Amino acid sequence: MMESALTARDRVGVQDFVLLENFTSEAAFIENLRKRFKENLIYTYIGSVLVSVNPYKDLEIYTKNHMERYRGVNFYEVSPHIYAVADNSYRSMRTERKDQCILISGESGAGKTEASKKILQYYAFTCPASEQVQTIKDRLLQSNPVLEAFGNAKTLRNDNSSRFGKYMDIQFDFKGAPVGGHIINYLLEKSRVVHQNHGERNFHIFYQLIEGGEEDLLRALGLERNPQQYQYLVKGNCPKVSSINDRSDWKMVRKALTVIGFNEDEVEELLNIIASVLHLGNVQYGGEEGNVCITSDTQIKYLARLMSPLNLEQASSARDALSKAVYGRTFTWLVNKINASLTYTDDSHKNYSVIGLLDIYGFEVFQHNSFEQFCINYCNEKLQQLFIELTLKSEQEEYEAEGITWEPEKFKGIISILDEECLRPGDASDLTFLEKLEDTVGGHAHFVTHKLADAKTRKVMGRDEFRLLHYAGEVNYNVNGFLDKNNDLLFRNLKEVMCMSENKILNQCFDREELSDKKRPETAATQFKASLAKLMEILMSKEPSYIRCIKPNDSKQAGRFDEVLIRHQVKYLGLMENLRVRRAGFAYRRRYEVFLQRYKSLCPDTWPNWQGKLADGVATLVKHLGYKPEEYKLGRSKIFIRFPKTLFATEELMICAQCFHHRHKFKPFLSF
Ligand code: AD9
Ligand code: MG
Repeated sequence: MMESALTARDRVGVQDFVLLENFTSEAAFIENLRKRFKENLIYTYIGSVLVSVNPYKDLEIYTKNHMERYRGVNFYEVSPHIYAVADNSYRSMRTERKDQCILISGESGAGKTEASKKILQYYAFTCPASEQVQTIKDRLLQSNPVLEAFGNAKTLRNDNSSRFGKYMDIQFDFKGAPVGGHIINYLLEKSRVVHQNHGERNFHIFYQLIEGGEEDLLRALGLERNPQQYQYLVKGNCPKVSSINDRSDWKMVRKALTVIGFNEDEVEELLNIIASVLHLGNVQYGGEEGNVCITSDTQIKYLARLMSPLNLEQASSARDALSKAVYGRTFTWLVNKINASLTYTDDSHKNYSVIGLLDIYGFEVFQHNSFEQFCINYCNEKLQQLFIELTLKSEQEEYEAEGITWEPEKFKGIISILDEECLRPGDASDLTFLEKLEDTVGGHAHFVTHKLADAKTRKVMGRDEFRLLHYAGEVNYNVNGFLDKNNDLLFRNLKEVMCMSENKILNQCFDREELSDKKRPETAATQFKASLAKLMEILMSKEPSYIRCIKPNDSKQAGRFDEVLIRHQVKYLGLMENLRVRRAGFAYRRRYEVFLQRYKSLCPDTWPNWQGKLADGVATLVKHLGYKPEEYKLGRSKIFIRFPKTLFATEELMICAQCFHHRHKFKPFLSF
């Protein structure tokens, strides 16, 4: 029996939230998500924005048939799918010759990395290919397992958590064939190499090598087939993860390295480095004088001599700094190597168009949050801002013409104080950094410390913490280690040793020129800030599409729809505002005369007519309405409103006022 349209809709909800009858109701929004999730319909649109809920199980919706089905069809004619978004971007790129980007956001474990892989697979399958292009396609696809092996790890939030940010350009020629690619990586969480929180692991590659590496290989590297033997792998007490098969992953990574163009020597050199890091972690020191006892006879013999003047703590931290530097630089080298393999050499392809894919580490909160979470969450905050700017206000040219930009002041302040403390000679420490923060940003509504907190908050905050109210929630950051991690320094003599290494990869990672460079390198946070600013520029120069990923529960479980958790994400992702903008067709900028004309009755000074300059009239009006300075900007000919809620509130005031006027105006008439 055929199901009627009404009951089908009852069962599976609407595929575009714009079609919801009660579109202002958050409850209706969530109910629609829930219905669809229950039916394994994880994708829903808000206009052209795709909302995706992580199913935590493999769905049969990514087959070649599905890819065929979405190729070249009209966006709204088929059910919502990530392939539709991919196809739409591809077509816009081809028909309008405009570079595209697909921004994937959501908190840790929401499904961003999976989404980016699906998009890449879609292009690899559907785009035309010659033999040469096929090589590039294979390399594009195979770059993922390699970068995930070296840059992802099991965290408490996600078994395959990205510990670096990734922006990948796919380059297409005039025929629409993917002819090349380029990856930019952002701040790898290097500290994981030497330390993991309880229940977390180091980067996958270490376990893959130990579990999957062939006997001969392990022997040559001097490794034992037992992760528990290695200090750098035991801290989290989590050698095995049920959702991960290190042995088969090893095979995949090994194959992928070959596809990317690694020869046997390069693989050997790469694995030598991985093994050295493990050995380095096992170097132990005894006694205050630091009598280094050597447990491995690789390059470490140098360390014995070089580290002996240090005390125990200094020696351990010098060792760890070296491990982090070696691993971090090798990771960057790997990205460069992949980029080289994705560079198409044929000159006729110079004129290409690109689709950029952004997959960063998602917003995350743990029991203990440090410098790394600060950077990750800062990055998410920037992206969220970009989303608001672009979806709720659209074209950038107009901004520039109006001479307007938005700046995230709160983080910038914190980073510059951190840098100041890092550069200040003398008694600078993590705690003086905290004190300085209190002095300078202490008044900010989104910043609290133990000292500044009310009694209730104080109970849940340590004296060495500061709390930030992010768009996605509150996070307490422990300042311990902030200065060291931001400084990210390595003893000069350790650098010298590395420059002497015969390992070709290390040789490229540690350049002699660095030794003669007298200038202090930029701090980690400042470099990160600058690289994010560049990223924003890249993204702004392209036509964006959005995928908003939602995590359905905190236990990585299929079928569980945790309403509280989901409501929180719907809120902070701004999905309700997004929907209202779509429905109402609001633009968050208004020409002065239009704005003044519409709202002038809300302020006695602008009513019934403003005599002066339009800009002054608008300024008077919004001041009267209580707009806060951060909520709006006045351009040359327009007012720009930052948050949808501001305009909604004014619009609501207007409607109330109209009702009021209406009643009063007609009263005499009625009494007549
Ligand atoms: V993080 O910020 O890097 O910590 P992501 O990238 O948002 O995070 P990821 O894509 O890694 O999350 O997804 C987490 C896990 O959810 C995956 O390992 C899969 O087991 C699961 N997942 C995510 N998306 C899908 C999907 N479309 N189908 C099936 C999925 N499983
Ligand atoms: Mg990820």
